[in-house]
Amino acid sequence: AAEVVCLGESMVTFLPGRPGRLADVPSFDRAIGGAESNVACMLAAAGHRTKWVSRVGADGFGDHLVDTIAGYGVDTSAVRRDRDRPTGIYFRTAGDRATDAHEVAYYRAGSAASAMSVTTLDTGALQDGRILHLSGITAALSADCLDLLRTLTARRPGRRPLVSFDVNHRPGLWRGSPTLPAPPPLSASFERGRPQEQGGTPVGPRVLLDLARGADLVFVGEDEARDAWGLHGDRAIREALPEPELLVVKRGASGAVVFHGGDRAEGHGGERLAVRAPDVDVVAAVGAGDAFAAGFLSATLRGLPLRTRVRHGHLFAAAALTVPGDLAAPPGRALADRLAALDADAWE
Ligand code: KDG
Repeated sequence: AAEVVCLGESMVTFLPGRPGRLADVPSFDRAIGGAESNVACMLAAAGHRTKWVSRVGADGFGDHLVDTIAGYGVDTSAVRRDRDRPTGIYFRTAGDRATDAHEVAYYRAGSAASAMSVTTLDTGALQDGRILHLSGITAALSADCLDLLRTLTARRPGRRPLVSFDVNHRPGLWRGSPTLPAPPPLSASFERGRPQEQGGTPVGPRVLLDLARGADLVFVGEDEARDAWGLHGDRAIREALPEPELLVVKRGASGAVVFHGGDRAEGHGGERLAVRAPDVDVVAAVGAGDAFAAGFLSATLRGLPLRTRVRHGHLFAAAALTVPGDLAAPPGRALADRLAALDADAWE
């Protein structure tokens, strides 16, 4: 069995040959992207047994995704191929160093992964690990995908495996983004690439808060919580999100705050631990959140203390921050353990 099962859409990604606006960049290099498979790949590279559950098209891009992700040592046996829908792709521009402002153009509406549901996935595989890792990206893909996340995050007694949820707010997905002509909507409640509640009211990123409430472990950026939910600061986030046993609020270069336990009947409380991040020269922020989750989960599986888990998150993130694409080799276990054990001064 896998230690971690990751569910989500992956795409062939096109990275720009040079900086500039999407309108001006003449050539792109092929890579792969997908927040949840990034977590699976980094965990596999760190020596963990992982499985990626998804749907891809029965096309060359689907072959490339499955082969590349399997090449990291991830179990892809539960990935389903869709003959009627294509593999999603996306293009991005290089981020501005100071602001990380970049353009993203998704071509994923009506993709194979947007048809993920309890009937079109290998649901047995979803129960197969110690941890099931999900992200809010899936919620924005289609009404079926949103339903799937609601089912998987529903609290019920004795639920297994542990549910890990990275909020991953992608504004471009919730607004709708440039897309190739989409195939017919998958269901009457699915329009313009956005899930809609019955009756046609659009579902916004607020739904990510409900989903997060059902998880055991939540990762969220302070900026995401502000943009998606209008919440300011880690304590306000914990107040709105008292249920998860562990809540990690990421604060970019200033590190992360983790909340653990507490009297949840009372709303919140428990332990609050702020852990600084090392200084790095950022090349591209893309993939850093996934790397953080992979580092944190890796240390969690190894039973390491809370502060050490956050530090492993920071170290894996540092690896991703210093490469242009999504995926970077995580630091080796011995090195990560030594760096994580340095005293606080060395981490300032
Ligand atoms: O976290 C990195 C992801 O954002 C990227 O790989 C693409 O999964 C992706 C998405 O939907 O934005």
